[in-house]
Amino acid sequence: LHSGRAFDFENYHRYSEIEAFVNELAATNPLVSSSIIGTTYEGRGIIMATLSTGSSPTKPVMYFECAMHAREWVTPATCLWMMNEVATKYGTDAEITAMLDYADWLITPVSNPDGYEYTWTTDRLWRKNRTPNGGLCYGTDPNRNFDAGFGGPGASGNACSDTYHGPSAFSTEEASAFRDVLAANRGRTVAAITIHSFSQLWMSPYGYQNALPTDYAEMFRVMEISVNALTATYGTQFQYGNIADTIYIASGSSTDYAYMGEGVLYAYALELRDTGVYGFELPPDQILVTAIETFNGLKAMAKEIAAK
Ligand code: ING
Ligand code: ZN
Repeated sequence: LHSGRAFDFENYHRYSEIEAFVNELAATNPLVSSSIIGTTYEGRGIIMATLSTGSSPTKPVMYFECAMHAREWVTPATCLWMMNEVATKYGTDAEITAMLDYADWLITPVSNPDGYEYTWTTDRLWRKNRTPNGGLCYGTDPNRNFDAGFGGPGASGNACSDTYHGPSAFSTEEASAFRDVLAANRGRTVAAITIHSFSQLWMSPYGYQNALPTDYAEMFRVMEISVNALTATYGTQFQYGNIADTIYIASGSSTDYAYMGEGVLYAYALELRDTGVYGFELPPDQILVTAIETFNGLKAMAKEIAAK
């Protein structure tokens, strides 16, 4: 098992390079396959890697998704690094082996490739997708476009806003692709993790309201174990708790949808490094440490879920 070695994980990459990496890993590593889970407004395929030792209709699934927001560049870098770790260390690393024996890992490194490419070509701090809204302003925020309190507080009806929720729930290809991955794995998905930056947070539902879910105690238990493992790596501090109280009220998010719409108990939203010194423009020399600490947190999470 090899491949991926030529890819430079310590730098940021254009979407075409990311696609090429995923496809090469799939072509050379029997644990990996690639698929297109949706096609964006500008015609890009949203590529997903499936890491599996051999699937069955009852095997649990864990879904990981990065760069739903275009400017959060450390997140696709982290998703790619984790993908390579799982793919290349299965069979030699005991923890990774047990993890993949328990569940298939599905990883979408760039959920919003149109926005991501726009941050390379035109506006480094673009957040949304690139759908036209009929006026001068472009883009819907895919993380306000899910059918979970859609159009409520913490989302905007103004097409020029960075948190524009769009004309209707699932109007965006980015949100509907996520929805369809969960629907295709209904009854099997034990975790759905959406990875953002920045602020160093690990969060659970709800985002659309301050009231806590009935499952909050269990969500919190696993969150705390995960954050402790993350922090044990390099001492990076993360705050954790429900979305609405930890960051802000936000309706129509993928995390609330995974829990409310599909019953995924471990639905978490992460905000990776840093706390604002570099913000979205995290220097490439922090990619590896960010990916390693995040993966340690997620491995601890996976271990807890498997032990339940
Ligand atoms: N933060 C997230 C956002 O979409 C979030 C926070 C996560 C809200 C999950 C709701 C659900 O605003 C960033 N940085 O995008
Ligand atoms: Zn984000």
